[in-house]
Amino acid sequence: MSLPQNIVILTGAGVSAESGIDTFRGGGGLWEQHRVEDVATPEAFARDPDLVLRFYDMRRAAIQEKAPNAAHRALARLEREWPIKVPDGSVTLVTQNVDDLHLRAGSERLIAMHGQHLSAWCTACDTRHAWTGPLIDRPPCPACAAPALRPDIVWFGEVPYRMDEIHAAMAQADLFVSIGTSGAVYPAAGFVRLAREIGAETLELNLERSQGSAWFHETRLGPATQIVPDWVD
Ligand code: BV8
Repeated sequence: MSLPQNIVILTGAGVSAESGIDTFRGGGGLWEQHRVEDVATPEAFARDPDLVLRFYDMRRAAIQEKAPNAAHRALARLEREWPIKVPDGSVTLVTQNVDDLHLRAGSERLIAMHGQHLSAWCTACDTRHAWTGPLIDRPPCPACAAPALRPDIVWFGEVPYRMDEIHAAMAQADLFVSIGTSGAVYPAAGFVRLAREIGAETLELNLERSQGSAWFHETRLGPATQIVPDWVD
């Protein structure tokens, strides 16, 4: 088979699992001791803002102690090397994760479709700010000074970021690779079907079979720090 020209890669929580970041559906339905519905929805934030802000402050602090792993590094290497290996070739990395491990591993063309844990969104003036401190203390927005900062993270029922860019990349893809995701959350879980519709090759790299496995031409099972570098190299 000739080398693919344009690769679109989708990652989920499984790519960061070996860095010590909990996946969503690994702990028997609890995620960092909370039900996802109790912390990752606008309704939960309206109902109990302190619970949600404390949860995200805790996660932000926990993520900042973690480091990228061999899978993140292999994907950053692929992004750098692909256009050299394949003239006009491209790698587009889309992640569902809100950690910054892909960025810290050196990935540059990253689409963080569910937002990022180091960004805060002011609901008063609709501006976004790099943010590392706790939000539970209701710090003033750097732009308008209102105590109205929330995590800049896409909760259930909210619209994912940069969907137009993702669809544009998918339209050009001749290889779609899904890594470390259970295929439980849409619209990300539907990307493999888009890939099939345009005739792209589809590959799944995951610890176990997922809800989307039947849609992939090939599924390779194993821990990401082994099967992702094996695939990249
Ligand atoms: C939207 C931010 C409209 C939070 C997240 C009914 C049917 C279909 C859809 C819906 C429905 N009802 C509602 C919906 C829509 C809903 C949805 O899909 N719900 C699901 C639960 C049914 N989706 C939405 O609301 C989305 N918005 O639809 O808006 C729209 C759509 C398009 C265009 C315009 C408008 C918003 C969804 C975003 C929610 N926010 N995250 C936060 O992070 O704090 S989602 C959350 O789940 C994370 O982002 C996570 O990444 C994502 C998916 O989970 P995974 O990453 O797959 O993690 P999981 O634990 O599930 O799986 C880990 C996998 O890794 C496993 O397979 C495991 O085997 C593997 N693994 C583990 N260890 C390793 C490993 N693999 C390799 N190596 C290892 N070591």
